Amino acid sequence: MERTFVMLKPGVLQRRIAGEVIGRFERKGLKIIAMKLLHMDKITAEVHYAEHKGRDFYEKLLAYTLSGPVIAMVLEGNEAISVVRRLAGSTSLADAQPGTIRGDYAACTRLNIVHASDSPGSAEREIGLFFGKGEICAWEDGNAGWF
Ligand code: FUP
Repeated sequence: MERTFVMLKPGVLQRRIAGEVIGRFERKGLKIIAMKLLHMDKITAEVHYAEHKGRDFYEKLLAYTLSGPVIAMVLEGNEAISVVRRLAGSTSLADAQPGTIRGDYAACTRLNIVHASDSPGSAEREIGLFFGKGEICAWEDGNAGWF
């Protein structure tokens, strides 16, 4: 089992599509083991996007990230990192395939709706940036009532 970090960016709450986007992860069978709604502070946003500091889109990316609350999540599942990246779709607007989250909901690369960890190292770092150990709630299948 692998864990990955997902963040639904401010446009998701603005557009009232949080349920639809979270539903895509659930439908795939990924397990939500942590989730919170928060308004990020500037330092957290800078740490989160440190690799992009100095790029021409960096300031606008930070401004968007800080423009409203986000939903941060930890998802667990087989090969969760690559599965979630595939569900999210390509970063670039033109490459994001229909059927993916970005392909279906994003009209601008910078406002591309969802962040998802791209490697085990970034997943560990990003989970640690947003969640304390006590906020992760691992649970077992089998007690939902329909098995
Ligand atoms: P991803 O891992 O798919 O989120 O993509 P990146 O880490 O490369 O980019 C992070 C965010 O920067 C993207 F979600 C949107 C923004 N970005 C731009 O605005 N323009 C670009 O050319 C590339 C990224």
